[in-house]
Amino acid sequence: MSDTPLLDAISGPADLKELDYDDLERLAGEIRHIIVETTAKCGGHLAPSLGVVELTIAIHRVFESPRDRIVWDVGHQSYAHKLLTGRKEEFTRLRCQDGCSGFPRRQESPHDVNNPGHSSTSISYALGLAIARDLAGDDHHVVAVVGDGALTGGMSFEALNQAGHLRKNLIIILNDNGMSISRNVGAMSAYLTQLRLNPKYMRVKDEVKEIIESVPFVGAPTDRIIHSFKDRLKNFLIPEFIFEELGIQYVGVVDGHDIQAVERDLKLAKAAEGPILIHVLTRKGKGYPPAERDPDLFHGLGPFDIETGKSLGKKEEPSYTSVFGQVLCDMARAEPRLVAITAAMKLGTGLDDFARLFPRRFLDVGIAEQHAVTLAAGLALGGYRPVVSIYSTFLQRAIDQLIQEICLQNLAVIFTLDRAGLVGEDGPTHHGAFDLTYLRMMPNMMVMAPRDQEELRDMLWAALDIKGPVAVRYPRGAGSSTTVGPDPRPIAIGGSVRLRRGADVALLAVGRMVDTALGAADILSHEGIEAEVCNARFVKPMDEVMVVELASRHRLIATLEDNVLIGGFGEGVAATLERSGSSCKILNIGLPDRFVGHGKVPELFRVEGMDAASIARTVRRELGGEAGE
Ligand SMILES: Cc1ncc(C[n+]2csc(CCOP(=O)(O)OP(=O)(O)O)c2C)c(N)n1
Repeated sequence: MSDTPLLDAISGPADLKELDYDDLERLAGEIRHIIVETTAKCGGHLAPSLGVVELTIAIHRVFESPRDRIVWDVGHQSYAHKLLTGRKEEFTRLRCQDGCSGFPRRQESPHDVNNPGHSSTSISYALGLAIARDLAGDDHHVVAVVGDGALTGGMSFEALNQAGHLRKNLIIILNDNGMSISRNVGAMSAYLTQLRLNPKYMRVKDEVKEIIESVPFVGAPTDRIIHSFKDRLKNFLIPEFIFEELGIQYVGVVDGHDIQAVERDLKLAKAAEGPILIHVLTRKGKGYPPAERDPDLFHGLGPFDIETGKSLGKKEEPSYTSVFGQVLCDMARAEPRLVAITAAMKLGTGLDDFARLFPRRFLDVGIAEQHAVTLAAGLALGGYRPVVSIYSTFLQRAIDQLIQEICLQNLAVIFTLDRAGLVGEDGPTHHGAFDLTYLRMMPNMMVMAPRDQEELRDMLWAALDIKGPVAVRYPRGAGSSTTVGPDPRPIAIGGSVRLRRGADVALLAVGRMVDTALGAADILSHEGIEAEVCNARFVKPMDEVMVVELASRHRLIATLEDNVLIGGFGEGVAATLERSGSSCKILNIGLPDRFVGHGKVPELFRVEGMDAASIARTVRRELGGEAGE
């Protein structure tokens, strides 16, 4: 007998409408069961998805997806949505190469409106869809589901600003659990807490509920209800309604785990004219005690033991992230002007110890990468040494700020880009595939990539002596260093390092591709091809002397980078060779000009022909297959 009989009978949102509220509660339990079982096996965004099970059920009962458009912000909380929209089978292989994505994907289902992954986009998407609907003369509903964390992102404010002005019919569901990945930060978050906790407000809310329950939900009475609701709230409430002042009707606070109550407010929203925001309170990790206790740890994680909540994955230690965190604490002790900045990723970027030890020098700006970069510019102008730590993919948000506010003024700001290159199961929205390209093009920017965690330590200390902008980019997980002591070795600025000599081909590699290059050299050596291997260390300034010297002694230089080839390191090497008039052949190995999907990192590298065996094969072919094939 199945553990999930109710869910098994649901092939789409329409089936939900047949169930009574007792069944719906049981269904919520079944959905949680599947979400916990699947993420325990495949990893994923557990706590956010557990928090919105009832909310998702209510949304799919009140609205008619896919005719009505449901837009999920970030999309990491969309597991219940996937299960209710015909993807139970694919969900069992969540985030695996042959399974469904951890985020909404248009290719997967007509119920997925867009392909999100980066935060704070939903209100903009939804407003665009609402404008398109009105231009086309259609009458469906558009609903954005945005978390209180995602609401801290600038784009959310920009979209609210325009939504309040245009007054299109648009429903914004604010899923407020008080958490971003860690506890949410900022004045907006404090304001939402005030709304939640204000006892006067809750009393008014109860009175209004009574009025609402006494009147049927049709036509004009609904408008009257909303107005009476708002008037009474306005009279009684202490905090002014920010949203109302912006021209967006506000309804809240509703318990997001009470399906009936959420449905009632969603029906109100459906009947309203103009933009309306429903403030829904949920508990992150709801229904799975370890996730309720530790919602930040269970925000997104790898496979774990359901009984204990303990991670089952092999701990990759010391990870680049943890080495960065420790080294930065050492640097802060030596440099009192050092300030660390994160954009809502304190844990992910390894800054938790720093935040504890140096609270006055730690700044979490919320999900606001653009602001983080300009804030750093201000701190640098004020005489401080900011270190901005942002995942490679999320720093894409701030390309303009990097150019205009940092590089143009040659400000001494250190950028540390975690999760550079392929990240694996989170897929194309999260791979750090572009940073070498976007950083290389910026005048004044120095770009380094360590081959292992020890070299990361050395590069971080070296960066502190640089008088302009520096970026250090490194991958998720661990490299080949098994321990990392505190004392840095000197790094020659702009210099690469030769690791192995060989006369047939030169492999010039960046960051984690250095170990892959050494692996390929071993394979080639068994086949009688001797490869020289160099660790580039610097993508900018590039070690041109080494490039020209390698070209003078080899028939072929192969460059290796875990970045898209377009605009990457290899193109820089090719340009250097061209300028030097060298006739040495060049082979650029890197990520393709298309988005790489989700799956395990080694597997993705293999598929892209970027593992040691594939690289050895490609090099051999390029050399003319003397020793094989
Ligand atoms: C631009 C960007 N920066 C950072 C992230 C990483 N991130 C994913 S979810 C999340 C927190 C979102 O909080 P909230 O919107 O409240 O949703 P919850 O997880 O609490 O349900 C963050 C910071 C991201 N996806 N996009």
